[in-house]
Amino acid sequence: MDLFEQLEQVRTEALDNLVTIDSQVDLVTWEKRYFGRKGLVTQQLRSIGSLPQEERKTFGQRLNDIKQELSTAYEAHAQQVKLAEIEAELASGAVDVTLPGRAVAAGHLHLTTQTLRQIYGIFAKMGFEVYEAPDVELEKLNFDMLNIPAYHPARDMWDTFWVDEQRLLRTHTSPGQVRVMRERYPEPIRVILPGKCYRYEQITARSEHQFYQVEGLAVGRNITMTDLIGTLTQFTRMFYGASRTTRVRSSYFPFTEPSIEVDTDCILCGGKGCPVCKYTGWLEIGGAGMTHPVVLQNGGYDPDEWSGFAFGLGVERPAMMKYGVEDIRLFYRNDLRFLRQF
Ligand code: FA5
Repeated sequence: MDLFEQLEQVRTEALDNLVTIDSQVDLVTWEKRYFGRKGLVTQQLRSIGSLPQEERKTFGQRLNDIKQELSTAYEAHAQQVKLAEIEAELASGAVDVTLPGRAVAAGHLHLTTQTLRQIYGIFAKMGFEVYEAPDVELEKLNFDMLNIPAYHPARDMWDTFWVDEQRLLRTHTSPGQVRVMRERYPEPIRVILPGKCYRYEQITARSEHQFYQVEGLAVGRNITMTDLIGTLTQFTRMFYGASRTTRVRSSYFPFTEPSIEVDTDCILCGGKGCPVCKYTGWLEIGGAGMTHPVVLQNGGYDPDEWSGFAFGLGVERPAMMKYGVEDIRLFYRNDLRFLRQF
């Protein structure tokens, strides 16, 4: 018998055998017999080498067709065997269809997302809409348009990851201020701009190289520092609790004038002093100030007619204070033992 005849014989035998199979065990044996490492079909492939050159192609093609035919037949038959087994099991009463199914393990929102949504909710009640600006930002918007030219020492505080010579991963959400102003002029503005920020930063229990901020911007004709302080005081009470008091310190940011930093009395010790507030009695909630005239101008608003306020809040740090999380790195470690607590 030549190799071609042998091949056809293997095919017929395999198909004949297959139809007689009625169990998973025999299916496995069948597969091994024909397709295993030393299986009959596998061996056919090896025998190609002993054929004369001109017959090899025809033989190879036929072998491929047969392999395809056999594996299709196998799949179809395996399906039938499985169904028959299930039916037999059902008929014998071995399967209790009244048993409850396996519970699906449902996930839940990450603590950062929960905190962001609380913040959105609070500002939504004060009439702020959410505006999203990109993570990959132009150097011009992240720095220059915010009154931080290339020689400005404030750039050292905000070193970051560069994408190319003009683009970087934003160091704060403030560049979104200019984007929203340019889009909305000459309308008044009341937005929050949430998002991820990136800094070339030493990672510690309080500082990550990536973290969230929520920026706030209001631009109108009669906006004053009182509006800013009132807004942040209201935020603090709604986020940390109605009895919180707020304090304002003077500060410096190139894009606000005057600039302030806002603290709340320590939520743990109520101002008496404890390790969380480093015995000062106060916790910082963010930087803020009246929008600098140069920034208003860069956004297209005439500073003689318009005024505005802006603030920048962290997200992880306020969540740490509120929920007593001691290490910011836990937010990015994906450890379910941490995540499931919230
Ligand atoms: C700023 O980024 C200013 N753009 C904020 C601002 C906006 C001021 C508008 C005035 C007007 P600062 O670098 O302080 O400021 O960051 C603001 C907040 O971001 C901090 O209070 C802190 O909560 C959070 N933050 C800053 N760096 C990190 C870090 N490495 N890890 C975690 N949170 C951080």
